[in-house]
Formats: sequence, structure tokens, C-alpha cells
Amino acid sequence: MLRRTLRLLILVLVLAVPASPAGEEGQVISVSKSAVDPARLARQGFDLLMEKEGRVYIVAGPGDLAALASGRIPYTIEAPGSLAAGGPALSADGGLNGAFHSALELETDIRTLERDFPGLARVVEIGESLEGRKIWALKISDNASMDEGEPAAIFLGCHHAREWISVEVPFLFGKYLLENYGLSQDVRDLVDGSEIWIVPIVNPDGLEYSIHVYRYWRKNRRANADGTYGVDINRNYGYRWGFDNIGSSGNPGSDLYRGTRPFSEPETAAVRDLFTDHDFRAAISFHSYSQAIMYPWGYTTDPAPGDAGLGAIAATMSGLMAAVNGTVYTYGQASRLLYTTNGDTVDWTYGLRGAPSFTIELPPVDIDGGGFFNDEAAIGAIFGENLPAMLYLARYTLDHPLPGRRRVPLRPAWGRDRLGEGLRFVILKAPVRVR
Ligand code: 0X9
Ligand code: CA
Ligand code: ZN
Repeated sequence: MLRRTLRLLILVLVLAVPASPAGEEGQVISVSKSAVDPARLARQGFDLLMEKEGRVYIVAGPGDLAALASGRIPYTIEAPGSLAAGGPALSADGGLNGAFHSALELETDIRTLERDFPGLARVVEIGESLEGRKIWALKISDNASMDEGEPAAIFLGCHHAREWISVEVPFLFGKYLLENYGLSQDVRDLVDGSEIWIVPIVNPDGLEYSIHVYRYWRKNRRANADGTYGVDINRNYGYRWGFDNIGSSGNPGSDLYRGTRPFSEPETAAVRDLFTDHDFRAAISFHSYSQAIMYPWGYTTDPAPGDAGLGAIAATMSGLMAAVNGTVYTYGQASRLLYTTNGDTVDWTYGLRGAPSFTIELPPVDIDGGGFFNDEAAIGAIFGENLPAMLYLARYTLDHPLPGRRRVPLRPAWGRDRLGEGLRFVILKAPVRVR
């Protein structure tokens, strides 16, 4: 009893020390990321707002300022209103993550799809994270429970924990295919002729950490040897892994830490194993933000073999996407458009067997548009504009197989219901569940 009271007292004290209810007296300050560990600040109860250009922004009360001062951490008081908001409000009934999916919410929703579309949808466990969460794939095909050896395309989300929108787009694609199978000949042709594999959350541990502890978490939750946490799952794949220290880092504390060896992480190993077990001919890995379509190579600015073909596909996808809502996704070779990376997903999928592979950075275009925070109300529009690109790529790779692979005889062209037309989707989120 005494111990319980003591523990309670300590808890109250700990919670009370950095007293900063983001209330009226809350004031936005920033500290350099080199001076603090943001995840630690979050655990200590600081109300972190955002990261921008190497600084962490905090909604601070007087107690917070004193705590920083006593820790000799220099901070800057930001002019009121000088920043974009920390993110749009999330619907109150959606829990901490609003309309976005947590790991558990996703599992529930893909199981519902499997139940509602038996024969077309199967939930497949492709691996298990470090903290024991399942990594789920939704397989969509005719006779989904059978392995018919059909050509496959894969759509991946949430390598990076804080990029919540990257879960929604591949998930909604799966939902769209299933709900429109009975309505659209084109969807039926695609689903009958191929296997569509959807892995909306490659990094469930990171996502949960981002929801519950620190919104800006990026990596997985590997406990590194030096006491830091996390491997950047998008630097851990095996193609030219660790090629240099610019495109990835050997420092475990870095947000770009590549891990101890290629596929050292269960999350990347799960994708690797799935990929090597099936005839994947196309891949899209969703990230955010910057509104761009990127293709290999990422590790070098030298063009990849087949560069022109990749560029042509990207250009077509970009055009199809712009036609939906007018949102323009720039495109180009990843290393040239953005920066070099090594050990990323699509260098590996392309390097392994030349499957046309793309990283799509979803909106917004920049930090001032909200950065990693997407308005819930925009989820449908972002999905809608990506839909024709996903359909196009899946279909294209059946029509244009790589040398040595069989062409899949589908109807010669998209017919009656043309690409991007007659979209039928409703954003459905299962009721709030216990977290
Ligand atoms: O750095 C990444 O892993 C991706 N960007 S993000 O902001 N979502 O982290 C970009 C990967 C694309 N590849 C290259 N730029 N080489
Ligand atoms: Ca099938
Ligand atoms: Zn990312």
C-alpha cells in the first residue's frame, strides 16, 4: 500500500515537473536537435510540436523553460504565429491518431476485408517485428488462398513511422480493388490475372511509437548496442547496402542508421522473403512528404539500366495523378531529385530482378504545407489521385513483362470504365478500439 502510494506520488511529481499543459501560457520555443534527444524530451512530458531544419519546436510552459535552463540547453523563443500549426486537429472519436490507422486498427480492417471478400482477399502474416507485432500483407487475387503462381505487384507503406498517410494509400487501394471487383471489368481483369500484395505497415513498432510517444519517430525500435534506438528500415535493404556514409549512416543514433548488416531487421527480412517467394514485377513504396515519384538508382546519380523506361512510366503516372485533383507530383531518378540513399527498398527490388519500382512521396509538397501531418479530410483525395498510378503500374507490368517472363493475356486495353473514372470509395474506419 505504502509502495503504491509512493509510486503514485512519484508519478504525480514526474508528470508535474515539466508542467506545460499546452494552454494559454504555452509559448513556442525551439532547440537544436544536436542539443537534445527529442524522443527523450517527449518521454519527459514536453509537448513537441514539430521538427524543422534541424530544430525541435516545443510548446513550453514556464516549468519547461526552467528545466531546459537547468539542463543548460539553449533555446530560442519563437515569435507567436511564426510557425505553421503542429498539425491539423484530428477527429476526437478517432483516438490519438484520428482517422489514421494504428497497427491494431489496420489488422482489424484488413481482416474485415478478408471476411467480406472471401476468395479474393487473404490476410497473410509475412513477419514479426522486434516488439512482436505481426507484419501483415493483404493478398488480393482470384482464388486468393491458392498460390497460382501469377505475376504480382506490391504496394508498401510505413517504412517510416511518422509518415502516417503512407499507410492509408496502399490500404485504400486494397479496399478499392475488392469493392470494385464486382463493378468494374478492368479491376476484375487485373485481379484475376495477377496477385496484388499490399503491406500497409512495414514498421508497426515505429508507428505505435509515433502515435503514443513521439510523433516524429522515423526508424524501427531496435535497441542498438550503444543505447540508442532504431534502424532506418529504408537503409537496411541489401542492394549496395552501406555503399557510402552519405546515403546512410553507420552511427546508431542517426535517423539514417543502416543497421549492422543488410536485412538485419525483421521488417526488411519480411519484405525480402515475400519478394523472393513470388513473381513480383512492380513495386511502389509509399512515403511522405514532398509529392514526388522517384525511381532507381538511389545510391548513385548514375542512371540505372532501363532508366528511360522508368522515367516514361513515372511521367505517365504523374500525368494520370495530376488529372485527378490537379496535384502535381514531380518525378525523376531518386538520387537526382532528392538525395542519395543506400539500402533503400526500391533499389533492392529493382536491383534484384529489374521490376519497375518507385518511391512515391505523398503530399504535402513541403513542411509549410504540413510536413508529416496530413489533414484527415485529405486522405480520400490523396488516395484518389494515387489510384490511377497504382492501377496503371500494375497493369503495365502485365502488358510489358521483362525478358524471359510471360506476358499475361488480359483484354487488350482498358475498356468501358476507363482509368480513374467511376471511382467508388468511401473512407471507412472501424470504430475506435482500445489502445
Ligand atoms: O530518405 C528516404 O528514405 C525517403 N524520403 S523520406 O523523407 N520519406 O524519408 C526517400 C527515398 C527515395 N530515395 C532516394 N532519395 N534516393
Ligand atoms: Ca489468383
Ligand atoms: Zn519515408
